[in-house]
Amino acid sequence: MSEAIVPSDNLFSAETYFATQPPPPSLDHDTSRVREFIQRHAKEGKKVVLVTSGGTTVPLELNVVRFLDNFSAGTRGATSAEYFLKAGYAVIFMHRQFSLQPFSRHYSHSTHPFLDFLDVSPEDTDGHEVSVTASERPQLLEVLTAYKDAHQQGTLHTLTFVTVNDYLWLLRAVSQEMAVLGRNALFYLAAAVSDFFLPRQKMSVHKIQSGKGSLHIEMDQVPKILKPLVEVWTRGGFIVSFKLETDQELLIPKARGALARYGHQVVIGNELHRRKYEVVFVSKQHEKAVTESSEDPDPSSQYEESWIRIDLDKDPNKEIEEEINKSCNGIWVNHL
Ligand code: 9Z3
Repeated sequence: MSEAIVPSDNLFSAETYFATQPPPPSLDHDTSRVREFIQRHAKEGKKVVLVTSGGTTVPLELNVVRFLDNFSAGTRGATSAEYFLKAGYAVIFMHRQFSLQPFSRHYSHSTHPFLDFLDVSPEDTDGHEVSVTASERPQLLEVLTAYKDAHQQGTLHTLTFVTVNDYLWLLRAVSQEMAVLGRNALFYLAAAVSDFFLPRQKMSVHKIQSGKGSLHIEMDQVPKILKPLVEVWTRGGFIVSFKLETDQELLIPKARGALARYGHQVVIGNELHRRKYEVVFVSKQHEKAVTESSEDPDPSSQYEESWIRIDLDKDPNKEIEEEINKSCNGIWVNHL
């Protein structure tokens, strides 16, 4: 690791980032397990999707006591992973440690703790028996069956990250491994990735001390890794990224900007408070349609948008990820 090449303008290229920031200790082990998983499914000609999920932390100290984090619980990623499994994909689920996971998410300790629906029978000669509350059985049976199937068929592989640095190294390694899948690779990047980080070379070794008044931290920008992902790390894969905004007006321009800058296939825009019932798919128009409208001076005509909305008042159990999954499959099949 060379300290000399840390940029002075706070703008890291992906190359500089990986030359100066250390890989997580488990990277080689994680990569070889992912390789085995991908090779097994590549042989069978199966589609493989990488789902990233949950938030990333930014540690402020090397002996970390404090860190920046974000709100993501990993619902989007964990739920989508289940729908991808149901649709026949092999799923690499790369998630923030302790965020929601496919299947177990239905029994999260905060929203649906499993101890609340277990019953204990009165003691008889064989002692007590534990059973599942009758009203919970149909859902448990469905979730458990899908969970056991995924295990038996070996179609779900789980990887964890905590910091944005872990995330970036792991994303690069997994996407490089996925290159062998060619067009059978789908990337579904739902993790909430920090835009800023503190390079190792600028971090305090020990806990930042108080007593000097306010704390000023200058952070560097996390490199835009979608560009090397699309152009270098993986080839032929279909890439869907997510764009989160709190200002609804920015969703479409930001999504179009990302497509123009990185050259991938789809950006799904979602506004923080509406994300559970409304998202917008933004993609470049099909080449033919663009050629036909090439006289059109409005650059926005190169893009198409399609909104997905569900009515949670009418159907509170509906999950928007089911519709997102159908649309992704549809767009991908058209693209192949
Ligand atoms: C999203 O927009 C996800 O849909 C959410 C899901 C994080 C909103 P929850 O986990 O929330 O279900 O609570 N992800 C944001 C993706 C992101 O950070 N994108 C970056 C970017 O647009 C990098 S690809 O620059």
